[in-house]
Amino acid sequence: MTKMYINGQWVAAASGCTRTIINPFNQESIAEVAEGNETDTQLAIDAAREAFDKGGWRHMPGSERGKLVLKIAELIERDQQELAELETLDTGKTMTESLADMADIAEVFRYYGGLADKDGGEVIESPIPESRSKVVREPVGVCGQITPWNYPLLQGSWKLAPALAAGNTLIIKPSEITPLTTIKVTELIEEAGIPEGVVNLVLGSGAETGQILAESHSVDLISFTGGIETGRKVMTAAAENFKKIALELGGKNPNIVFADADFETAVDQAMNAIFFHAGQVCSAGARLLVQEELYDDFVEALVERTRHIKLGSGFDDTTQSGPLISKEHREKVERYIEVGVDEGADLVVGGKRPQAEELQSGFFLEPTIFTNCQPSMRIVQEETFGPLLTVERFNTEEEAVQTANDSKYGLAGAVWTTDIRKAERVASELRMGTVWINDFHPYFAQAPWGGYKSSGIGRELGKQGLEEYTEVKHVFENTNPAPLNWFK
Ligand code: TXE
Repeated sequence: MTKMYINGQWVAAASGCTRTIINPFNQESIAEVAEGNETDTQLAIDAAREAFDKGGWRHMPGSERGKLVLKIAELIERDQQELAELETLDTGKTMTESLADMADIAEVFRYYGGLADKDGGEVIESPIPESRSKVVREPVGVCGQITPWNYPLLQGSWKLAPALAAGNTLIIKPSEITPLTTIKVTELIEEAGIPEGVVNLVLGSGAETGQILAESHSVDLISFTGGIETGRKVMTAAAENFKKIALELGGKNPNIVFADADFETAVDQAMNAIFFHAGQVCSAGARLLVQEELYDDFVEALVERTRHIKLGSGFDDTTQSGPLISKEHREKVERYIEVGVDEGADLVVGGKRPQAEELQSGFFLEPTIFTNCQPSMRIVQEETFGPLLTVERFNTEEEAVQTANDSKYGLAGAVWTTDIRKAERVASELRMGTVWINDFHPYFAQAPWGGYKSSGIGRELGKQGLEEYTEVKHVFENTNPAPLNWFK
């Protein structure tokens, strides 16, 4: 049975409860893990609080902390094959995707390990004679980190690495559906020599363990990646003690293709944008906008390719897309397919479960495209988080921008054109945290990631991702103190 890690010890749930983790490809049980509750979460919070307050970790020179974070990167690289296999077992994604995730994850730890000793604060000009003013960044304190099931360890790394580099202590709670790689990386964190109490791992349902992290007065910051409704609950709970919050709540990301785009590349990448990891990606290009002149040819090419997507086991080299994560999630996406049909969009490919015998035990759904969609449709506006692409037409640049911005989300978007001035004009008008020009999906440790509008609050990755885990302090020193004589 796989345990939780609290105050440097691997422990079973206080209640003795466990949860069975299943493989979404065949519904077989792959692990039995501890199922924590309020008691375990409170123990983890207390451990993180004590480790922060006693000061060893936060007072360690950044260069020393950085070395430990770099060591974690090395260990992830050493064990990348095992980690990738666990991720594929747990999520159904292909090994190609899982191995790419592990390479990115090691880079995230390496990047933040390198940044740990780079910010010595700054001396600022003081308007008061005979004084000195400096501005320093300090760790925020105890951080609660709640991660989702689509990129379990990748999303975890975006939280763990900067929090550690900045000198915080933390409790990480992975999604109850996909905890395996986070458990394994916690073993590596222990092996790297991170002091006890600094990193604590709690396993269990979000409604119980996650909610307590978000509410607790002993937690100073909560970082959450997940759905919009849960994000609202986390934000409301965080108001209890006005803790700092960082939220990544997904998106409905427009992929805008102008008629002068490189056709082959734009088609190829539009496929990748939506069908990568079966569309269960916060930055999925689920909303395709194609200029009128190109529309018919573009749709035809997309549909043709979509018919040939090979679904299967993530461990099969020929598989291009795995199953959805769970029974419930597949049902949710299927409800959206019904909504699309009812709303009058044209279902041109997919829309049902595949027939192949070998796919019957997995949560598979055929890659699906709806054409002739309208901006007001629910399938266009809501995050469906599955292999479901909506296609809309536009005529002018202004219309493309206005349509793309007509969304409560603002995570990411892309523009395809060979006219670079047009691309830059559009990029500057899109209300999104990331805009790709003639590409889709690149993200990396050095560049900030996060959303405008309901896509969230704050940024992960980049130096901004480190700053989220710091408080700013101004220290003023009077170098020639003397009485003021005001109240004499
Ligand atoms: O995620 P939840 P769900 C979107 C996607 C998906 C929808 C719902 O559209 O269909 O969210 O997915 C924990 N307090 N994204 O229900 O609930 C939970 O245990 C604190 C987008 O599976 O948001 C898990 O660890 N925490 C997204 C985490 O929140 C709570 C990625 C995410 O689960 C909690 C995943 C509570 N009350 C889904 N309830 C993205 N931004 O990429 C649950 N949790």
